[in-house]
Parts: sequence; structure tokens; C-alpha cells
Amino acid sequence: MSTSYAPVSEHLDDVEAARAEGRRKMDWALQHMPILTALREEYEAEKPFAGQTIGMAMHVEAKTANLVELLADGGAEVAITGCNPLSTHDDVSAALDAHENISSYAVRGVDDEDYYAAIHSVVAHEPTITVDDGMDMVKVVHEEYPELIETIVGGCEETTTGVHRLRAMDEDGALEYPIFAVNDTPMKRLFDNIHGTGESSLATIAMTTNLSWASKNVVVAGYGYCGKGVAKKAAGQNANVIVTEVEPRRALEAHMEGYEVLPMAEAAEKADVILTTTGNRDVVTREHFEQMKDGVLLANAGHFDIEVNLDDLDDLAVDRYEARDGVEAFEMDDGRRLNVIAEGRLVNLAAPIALGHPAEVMDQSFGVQAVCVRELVDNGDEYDAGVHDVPDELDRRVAEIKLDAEGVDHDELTDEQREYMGSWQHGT
Ligand code: RBV
Repeated sequence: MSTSYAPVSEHLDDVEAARAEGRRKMDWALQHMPILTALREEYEAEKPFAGQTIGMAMHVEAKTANLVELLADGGAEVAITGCNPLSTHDDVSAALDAHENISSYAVRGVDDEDYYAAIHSVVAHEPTITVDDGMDMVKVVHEEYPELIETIVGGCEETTTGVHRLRAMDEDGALEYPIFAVNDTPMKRLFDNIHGTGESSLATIAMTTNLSWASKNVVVAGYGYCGKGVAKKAAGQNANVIVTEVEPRRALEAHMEGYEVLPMAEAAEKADVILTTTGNRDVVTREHFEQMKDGVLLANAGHFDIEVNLDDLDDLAVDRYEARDGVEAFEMDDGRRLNVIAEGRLVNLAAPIALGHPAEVMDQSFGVQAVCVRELVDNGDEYDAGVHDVPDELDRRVAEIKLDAEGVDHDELTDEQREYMGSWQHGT
């Protein structure tokens, strides 16, 4: 397997035009990212990241690019590649690569070999800090470049799946440097996972298919933060929402929210659309495909393309063809057509027209990333190897910046209230 991949600029025909368009996308996004704007002013002046090399594997598009540039303008050398072969915007990647402190290896549509070769190219910069969305870089560093670990200060992880994998690695005693679970902060998951996933997944499916949500039976697999967002927004678009869950309290929560809760075997028969958000594999399989209606839409909003079992679907299909850009029809021998959107990869980023989450929510997620990278630089030696919660005061600070930008004022505890909340001796 090849262990290096050239920067994006060497893969494009008209690099100058790509850079200009990428910059235009970044500028638009930044106008809606007040947190990154505020932090950028601070970091540009203070250069807290001077001397650090930050290796990143994230969705390379306009919002992410603004985080990358903030880190570089704060003094870091940054090397980045994608965390999904279909989510990269080459023009944005090229705009980043033009920056003197940034190398971008992200190119859309790379095969598996080039995808991993690009990660190796990033790791070749010998990062002192890693920022991942899905943990691919941490894995490569631990398995193939363990000699780098000694000089790595720490890392940050963006998404639920990555944090889940990291916790499993930590429990095995295999995680050898500290990593912040950025995903788990209120400022990230109450907004990005709920509103971001809900809005961008539904918008992408609607635009990709040119179909309506109204009156559709929409099956949401998994009622975690992402599933809650998808269910809520689909209900808001007049769909009939059906939830599938394996966790009894979440199933009950969905039931009490007014959604129909069914096992997938029953839900699949009723579905007009199935959207998976579980983070687990084989959620939709052969037995379900056999029962589905003609024309059903199948999409995934989880990090990896393992939720809808495409091998099973391919086995059953007598024909496969591209029905529209980003939609592949699998024809069954009885004539039914089952339509898979964006190859079963996370639909809000991997479909041809996908743009990822809205700028406002990514501003929050990336604001948390930025303050976490700073915390690693300032106080990294205070954290042991393993997964760490983000210090609450950092998350609160990001919230305050956003509230300020929105012009929203809020109350503070009085001294008496603070004392009351901190004491157990008060009674009636
Ligand atoms: N996500 N990134 C974007 N840059 O447009 N959109 C979504 C973007 C992140 C989100 O934070 C989620 O946790 C992760 O992608 C899943 O890979």
C-alpha cells in the first residue's frame, strides 16, 4: 500500500480557479461563524499554537476550512486530509493548500488506498496535536507510527462514533495520549447532532430526490441525539415518523414524544424513507429489503457506511443503475426498486450536492475544537492518556461568545443563590 499522497493542488487542473471558488465559500461561511471570528482575533494576536504541528482528518469543506485557517493563523503548521472519501470540496481543499502554513491532502472521490495514503501524508508532518472526526488518524498513529506518541501533546475528537471507538480503545488500555471528547459537550451535541444532522440530512435528501416529506412514512433508526433531531425535523415537515430503537428508555422516550416505535422488521414494510443514525452495523439487512415497498429511499446519517447492508442488497438485486445524481436504484426480481442515496455514506456530507451541517452549528462545534486545542497547548501535561471530558468552563465560554454575538443577555446567579445551591443544610 502506498504511504504518501500529494497535496490537492497537484491533483487539480485549474488550481487558481479552484482556490478562488474555495475562498469564496469560506468567506460566506465565516460571515455566519461569530465564534471562530472572535477566537481568530484572539489567536492571531497571541499566536498560542506557535511551534505546534496539527494533523487533522475532517470533512474538508468551507466551515472546517475556517477552523483550519484559524489554527494556522494562530501559529500552527497544519496538515489536513478528509475523513470521508466523498465529503471533500476540492476547491476549498485547494484554497487551504495555498496558505503557507497549511498542507491539504484532501481530494474528493479517492479510493481506499489513496484515502489512507493521504492520512499517512498528514502523519508524515509529525503532528504534536491530532484533530479527528471518526478517529482514523489516531488509529494510524497508534498502529503505524507509535514513535510519534512521545511528542504528541494530545488530540480532539469531533464525532459520536470517534468518541465511542476511543472509549473502547481506552478500555483496552491501548490509547496512549489524552483526547478531548469534543462531541460530548453541550455546545456540540445539543446543536450539531440534533439540529445540524436533522436539518442537513433532510435537506440533502429532499434536494437529491426532488421529493416531499409531507405524508411520507419516515423510519428513523436510532433515537440518540442525531435520531432525535431527524425525527423532530421530519415531523415538522409533516412526515409520519416511525422510530426504531434497541435501548428501552430511548424507545420509551420516542413513544412518549408521540412517534410510532416499531422493530425494523415491521417498520421496513411501511417505510417510504429509512434514515439510519445508529452508529452500528447491519441495521437494515436482507430480511428488511425483502419486505420494502417499491420506490423506498434508503439513506444513512451515521459516520460509517455500514448501517445499510449494501452487500445484502447487491445480492438481491437483478439490476443496479444510477436513477439520479446521488441515487442508485437496486432492482429486485419482482420489479421493486430500492433507492440508496449517497452510497449509504453519511448523506448530509457525501451526496453530490451535500454541504454538511449549517454554518451556525459548525461554528459552535469548531469553537469547542479551537478552545480544546488551546487547552492542550497550554495545559496538555495535566491530562493523562485516555478520553477526557472537555472542561465545562471552556464549553461555557464558547456559549458566551455566541450569546454575545447574537445579542442575547441572560441572568447570573446572585451570591446568595450560589451559596444556596452549594449547600445541603437548607430546608424549609
Ligand atoms: N460535520 N461536519 C460538517 N464540516 O460541514 N457537517 C457535519 C461540515 C461533522 C459533525 O460534527 C459530525 O459529528 C461529523 O461530521 C460526522 O462525521
